[in-house]
Amino acid sequence: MDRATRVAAEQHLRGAGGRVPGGGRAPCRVAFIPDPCAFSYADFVTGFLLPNLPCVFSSAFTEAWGSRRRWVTPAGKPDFEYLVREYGDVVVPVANCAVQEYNSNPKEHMPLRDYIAYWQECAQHGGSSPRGCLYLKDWHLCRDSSAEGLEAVFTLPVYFSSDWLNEFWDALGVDDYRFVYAGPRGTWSPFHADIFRSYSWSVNVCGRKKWLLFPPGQEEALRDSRGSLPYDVTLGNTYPQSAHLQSSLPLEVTQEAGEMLFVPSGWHHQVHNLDDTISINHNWVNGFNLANMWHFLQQELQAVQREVSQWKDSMPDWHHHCQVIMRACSGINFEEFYHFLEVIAERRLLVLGQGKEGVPGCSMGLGLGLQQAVFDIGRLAEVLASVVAHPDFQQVDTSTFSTRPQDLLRQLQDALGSTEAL
Ligand SMILES: O=C(O)CCC(=O)C(=O)O
Ligand SMILES: [Fe+2]
Repeated sequence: MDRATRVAAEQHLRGAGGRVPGGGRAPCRVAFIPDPCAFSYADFVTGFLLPNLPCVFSSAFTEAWGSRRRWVTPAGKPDFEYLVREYGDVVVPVANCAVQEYNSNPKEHMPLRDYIAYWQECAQHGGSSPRGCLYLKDWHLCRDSSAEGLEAVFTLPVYFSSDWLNEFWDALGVDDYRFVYAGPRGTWSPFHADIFRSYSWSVNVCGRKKWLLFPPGQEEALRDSRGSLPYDVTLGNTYPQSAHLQSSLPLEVTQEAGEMLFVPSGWHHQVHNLDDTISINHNWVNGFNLANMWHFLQQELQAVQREVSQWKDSMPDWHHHCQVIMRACSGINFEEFYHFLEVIAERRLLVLGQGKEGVPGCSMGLGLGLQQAVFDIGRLAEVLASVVAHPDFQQVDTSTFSTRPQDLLRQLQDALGSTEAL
């Protein structure tokens, strides 16, 4: 990140209360970025991260990816033989799109070779199978592979390289939000917004997807009388016929083989595989959508508190229980969110302390550099100040934390003070 982009981004976010925007109508078309040589990280920041708008990058951006050659036959189909040879024993999660379970699908686990046997059988029977409509989803390929193995699969595009969620999980060594999706034509993902209001990016290694993208807030028009969001927006009278929805039609995007889609923060979406398709998708959070994540977590806690409000006066550790329930429902609670901020903050303070373009072993983002570290520290300080002041965070027992939240905030603020000349 260059200095001018950082200063412009800070100004923009200050004017917008720290969050990238939600609300409003979908633009009529998604922007298409044809040429990698004519599109910089700064262009992505100003054109898409700050206004929180989707875009499609041409297949030229992923031309050199190993998976686009190794996983795909010359005819553009998944190379089943190669995939079985390379990953046949790996146990992968598989969802049944033909069965609705709440607003999702039931999942089972099986070796990749069994899933591919299903896929081939499906192809032989005109795309249907008595076993249902099985979709390989959320396979953590990166967790199951060596670093060299992954280099032969994909290269993280610079636009998505400031990725705190995966940086945090890599530091802890327990999880990640890097996935492979694969399935025959007709497999699909129900209507949803991504975890913690993260961004996602998605590349079709082969095949095509249709995306229905709704800007933040437009999902409100789709709620039923009980306030629930739809499972399938294309069903019933919700889409696209319903008159009152004419003003909230989604953005429809067909993503071709090799193309890369950026899904902004808080945009609900539904995704259909138009061909036999394999994709690589990551969820990511960084300084641009951090405040959106924090806002979302506050809403999640409020929802939990509403659900269990009747026990507030009779239960001595009601606040603690709310945090436990929140973690079970949302995957994270306030304490973990603080640790997430703490891990990223410590790494950025280290970069600043070294005053270099990066610290060895610190995957801050493909050398996005000192200006990126300054930007990140500014965002961390702003959100941490809000966390520390939050009455429900003040109920959390922080006595055992390695760095007290107030101390970390002070360190960030001091560091910011010393960056004014940068
Ligand atoms: O490709 C799919 O089926 C779903 C992908 C998705 O929801 C995402 O990348 O956020
Ligand atoms: Fe998604």
